[in-house]
Amino acid sequence: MKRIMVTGGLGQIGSELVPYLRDRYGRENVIVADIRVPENLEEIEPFVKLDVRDEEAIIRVIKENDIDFIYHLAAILSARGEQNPQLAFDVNIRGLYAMLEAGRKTGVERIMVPSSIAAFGPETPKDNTPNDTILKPRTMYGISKVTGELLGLYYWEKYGLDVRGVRYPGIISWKAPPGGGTTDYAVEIFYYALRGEKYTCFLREDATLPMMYMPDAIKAITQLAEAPSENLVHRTDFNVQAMSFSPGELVEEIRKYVDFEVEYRPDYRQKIADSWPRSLDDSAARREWGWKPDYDLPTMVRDMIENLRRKLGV
Ligand code: NAD
Ligand code: AKB
Repeated sequence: MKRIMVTGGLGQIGSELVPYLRDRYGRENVIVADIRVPENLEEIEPFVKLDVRDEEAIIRVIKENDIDFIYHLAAILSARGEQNPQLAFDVNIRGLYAMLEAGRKTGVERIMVPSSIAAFGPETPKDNTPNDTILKPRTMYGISKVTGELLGLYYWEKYGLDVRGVRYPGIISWKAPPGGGTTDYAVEIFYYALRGEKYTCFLREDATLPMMYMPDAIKAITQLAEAPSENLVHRTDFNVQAMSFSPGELVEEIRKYVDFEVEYRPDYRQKIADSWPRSLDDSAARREWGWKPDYDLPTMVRDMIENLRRKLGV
C-alpha cells in the first residue's frame, strides 16, 4: 500500500487531489502537509504543518509517516511571485531542492512535481508549442519551473529518484480558490457572473491561454504518476493541452447561462500572459502515457455553472 504526502495540500489543486487519493488509497494513507494550518483541521486530518524549505523537517515527516510517494504542490504562483520574487525563489527552488534531497536521503520512490506553461517565454513558439523547445521564461515563477524540470531529471538520472511532472496550463475549479496566478481571472469571473456583479478583468479581452478543468488536472497528474517507467521518454516536462480560450471567449460562453457586465483593464499580469503560449502540442504525453482530456470550453463552463450555483445558492 502506498503512503502518500501532498505538500501544499491545502491549495487549489491539493484540495481536490487529496480527496481523490484518499478515495483510492484510504484516508489514513494520504497525509496533507502545508505551511498553513486549516480552520477545519478535523476534516483535513491526517495533517502536518510543514515548511518545505526545511529539509530536516521533511525528512522527519517522511520517516515518521513511512512516506514513499510525494505530490509536491507547495509553491508560489506567477502573479504572487512577481510581487515577491525572493519568496518565489525561496519556496519554489530552495523548497524543491530540500524536497529532492530529503527524497534522495530517505529513499522515497516517486515525487510528482508539477511544472507549468510558465516554463516557456517570449521566444517560444506560441501556437501548438512543441514539448521540446526554447525555455527562456522572464518570471521568477517560470525560472523556478524550468529549474524544477531540470533538477527532477537530474535526480532521476543520477540517483534513480523517480521525479515526474506535467506542465499544467491555467487550472479552473470551483472547490478551492486559486492561489495568485495569471490565469486566476478564469475562476474569479464565474463568481462575479453568478452574483450578477460587474467583473473587471486584469487581462486583455483577446489574451488567449491554454487552460484545463480540474478533473482533467487530477487525471493528468495521477495517470502520469502511475505510468510504467519504461514507457517514459520525457519525465518532468510533459505538455498537456485541454482547451485554449481568451477572456472574451469565456465571457461569451458564460453569457449563454447568465448575463453580466465585463470591463477589461489589463495590469502587470498581461505582460506575464503575453510571454506564455496560446496552445500546446501534447503528443508526447499522449504517446508516452495515454493523455487525453475530457473537458472542452462548453462542457467546463456548464459544469462550473452547475456546481457554483449549488455552492453559492444562486
Ligand atoms: P496554490 O497556490 O493554490 O497552493 C499552494 C499551497 O502551497 C498553499 O496551500 C500554500 O499554503 C502552500 N505553501 C506555500 N508555501 C509553502 C511552504 N513554504 N511550505 C509548505 N507549503 C507552502 O497552488 P496550486 O494551484 O494548488 O498549485 C500546485 C502546483 O501546481 C504548483 O507547483 C503550481 O506551480 C502548479 N501549477 C498550478 C497551476 C494552476 O493553475 N493552479 C498551473 C500550473 C502549475
Ligand atoms: C499561474 O497563472 O501562475 C498558474 C500557472 C499557469 O502556472 N495558473
